[in-house]
Amino acid sequence: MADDGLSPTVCPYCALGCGFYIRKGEGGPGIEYMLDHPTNEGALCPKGNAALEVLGHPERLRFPLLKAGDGWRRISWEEALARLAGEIKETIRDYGPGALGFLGSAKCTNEENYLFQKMARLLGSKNVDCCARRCHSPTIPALNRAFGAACMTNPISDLANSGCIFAIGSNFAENHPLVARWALRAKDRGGFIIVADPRLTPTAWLADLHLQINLGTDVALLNGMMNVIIEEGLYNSKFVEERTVGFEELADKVRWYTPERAAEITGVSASSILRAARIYARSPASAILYSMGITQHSHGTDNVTACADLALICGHLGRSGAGLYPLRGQNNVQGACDMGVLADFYPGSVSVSDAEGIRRLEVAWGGASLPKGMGMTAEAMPVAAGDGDLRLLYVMGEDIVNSDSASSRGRRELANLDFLAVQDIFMTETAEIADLVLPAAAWAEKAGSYTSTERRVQWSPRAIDPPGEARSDLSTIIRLANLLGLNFDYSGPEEVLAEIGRVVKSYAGITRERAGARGGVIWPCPFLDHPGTPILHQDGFSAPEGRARIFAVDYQPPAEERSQDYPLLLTTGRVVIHYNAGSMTRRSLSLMRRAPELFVEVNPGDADQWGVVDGDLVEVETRRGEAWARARVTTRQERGVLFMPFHFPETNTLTSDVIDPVARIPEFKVAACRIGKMKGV
Ligand SMILES: Nc1nc2c(c(=O)[nH]1)N[C@H]1C(S)=C(S)[C@@H](COP(=O)(O)OP(=O)(O)OC[C@H]3O[C@@H](n4cnc5c(=O)[nH]c(N)nc54)[C@H](O)[C@@H]3O)O[C@H]1N2
Ligand SMILES: Nc1nc2c(c(=O)[nH]1)N[C@H]1C(S)=C(S)[C@@H](COP(=O)(O)OP(=O)(O)OC[C@H]3O[C@@H](n4cnc5c(=O)[nH]c(N)nc54)[C@H](O)[C@@H]3O)O[C@H]1N2
Ligand code: SF4
Ligand SMILES: [Mo]
Repeated sequence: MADDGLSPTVCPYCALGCGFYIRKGEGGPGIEYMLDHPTNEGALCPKGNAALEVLGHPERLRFPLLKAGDGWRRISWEEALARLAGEIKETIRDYGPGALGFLGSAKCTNEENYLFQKMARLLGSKNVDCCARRCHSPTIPALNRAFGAACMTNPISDLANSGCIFAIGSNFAENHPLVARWALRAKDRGGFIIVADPRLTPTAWLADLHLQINLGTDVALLNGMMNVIIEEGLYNSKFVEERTVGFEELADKVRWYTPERAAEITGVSASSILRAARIYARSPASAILYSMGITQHSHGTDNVTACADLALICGHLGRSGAGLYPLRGQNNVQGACDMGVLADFYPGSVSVSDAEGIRRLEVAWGGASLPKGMGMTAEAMPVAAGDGDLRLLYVMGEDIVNSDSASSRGRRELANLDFLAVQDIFMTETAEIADLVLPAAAWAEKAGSYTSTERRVQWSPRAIDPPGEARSDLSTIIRLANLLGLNFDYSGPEEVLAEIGRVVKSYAGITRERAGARGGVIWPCPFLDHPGTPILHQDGFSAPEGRARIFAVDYQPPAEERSQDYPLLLTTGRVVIHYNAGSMTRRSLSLMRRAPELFVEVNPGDADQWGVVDGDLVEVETRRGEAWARARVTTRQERGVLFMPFHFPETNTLTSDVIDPVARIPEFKVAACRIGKMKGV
């Protein structure tokens, strides 16, 4: 805490990394705006403004708890950690380290995630993953193949310099609200906003052109736009020639996708496709923003690839205002991925099949022998638990029972584990089914660094005390690892960040001091005096030969289609007031007042057809199960499409568990369903 009583901090919700101050005063901590923060300039969205409400909540976990019959027994930290260490050792002895699973947390700091995966892998387990699997996992293989780097290319504030902003499958006005600040600044300067979304979202209201696309048809739209751009000679031939490979194959592929054919598949008129293509290609600097509407599909990797192709053929990369923005989700999901909390990557994006990269880590980690090859993903772990191949799961800061698709199945499978340990700040549905629950200190109650979606690494010091005996995740991991004989000799997060700098090249120049300065540092920052790199690919690509790869893909329909029994499509997502599985925002009084219950949005035509009246409690049913929700009859949805947010537990009992074959992300965005009045109501 500085002399003025203000402690700088980073918002714990979305990946924008907005900064604010915590002021300690009589009547508890309060928020002071940070007017000179480079991303949010002091502004906060409703969740940021309510962030402190969860800290002092009476339901915060305060003590370690051991399952005792149907209830819980409060135990000491010594007993809790000894028990967990004992269970881990027994599992290794009886089944080998391959029977251990570790889910890290995009809510936790870089230092915590780094040590979490280091512990798992030093124990010999490859099974390390996090919520990025259900989020931007398609971005990683697709952009690595295209550019050699799988992250956002330009800072958020640089959007103000874009002549055209094309948001596809992103509802940033609700889910990354401070992006709207910069998009509107672009609009003020004459910029044009295109939004491709099946729903009339608040982001679509901001748009100059809304492409109301059929669910899961984005490749057809993007190929249709590229058809126009190539046919009309609007592509950037110099950029294509000098900096890419694969253009000819793409040109061949998209020839079939005339605006008329693309219109038939996507439901967007041919004239709108032409208009969008021309505006995006002709603007001097265009940006593509995408998020879950692109990734959460059985062909999510193809969707991302098509977005990258569009940027590449127009040369809208490597300059101010021109970029590709995979808007990441959680406050530290970029960091968790950088730290290697992924089944396919070690820290620093070292592939689990890169023998040379792994050997360097073995040296850095004191001569250990590390596992190679793909581990179990977050989606594979519950399945393996059901099959008896995974025996112990340690979950740090995720609520998989609520956030995973087809969740009733997942809950049954997890019940088959020998031991489930959950470390969280609240008793989530996942914690409810655990054997051991460990109470964690929340963000403002501990120190460490977070990496925002713009690759901005910011240090957040401890501002207030955690409740009861809750401890930072870092100290829990260190103590547990030491009980397991791993000699984790760290005095605190500063020392862990220093090790990260030695292991992860792009973090080499990032120190606690530099990350602690206003706005931190944007990686790659390869040495101490390096200023950071806000815009990537300015001097070429890190893909082989320094050239980006254009990779042609074809449209494929979503896994589930409408049928006689399930005549509608359900899509799921978010609203501005709530956050993910809801453990934090559903405990925030001011937010609950504004959005108190689960709802389903229904088009008036569908409502008439299925006998649904606005405000009714209705039942939504898919092949996986049924759930109730309050009907909102609204023209925000087109005929045939229902929308439910997933901030309340019921939604994910409905969603599909079909996965993208490359990224292994479930198709959260499309499930065939039906709707009706609740039975017995
Ligand atoms: N308020 C709030 N903010 C959040 C979160 C939150 O829960 N609440 N969560 C954070 C996280 S973890 C993430 S990943 C981000 C996600 O941020 P977003 O990706 O913006 O969130 P979603 O609402 O899941 O999906 C975005 C849009 O995709 C559209 N969509 C659905 N299917 C399709 C399709 O087939 N094609 C196209 N083009 N669009 C489609 C939906 O209608 C929706 O408007 O938000 C982060 N920020
Ligand atoms: N139907 C549907 N399902 C979806 C999605 C969708 O669009 N539709 N989106 C998916 C996406 S994009 C994502 S990212 C996932 C999110 O899935 P999860 O990561 O499982 O969801 P969260 O609710 O954010 O869970 C984070 C947990 O961390 C806890 N926590 C907060 N701070 C700390 C801390 O400092 N330490 C510890 N130990 N715990 C902490 C919170 O209380 C919360 O329980 O959900 C996915 N599920
Ligand atoms: S935009 Fe994201 S980071 Fe900023 S205040 Fe809102 S939730 Fe927090
Ligand atoms: Mo996410």
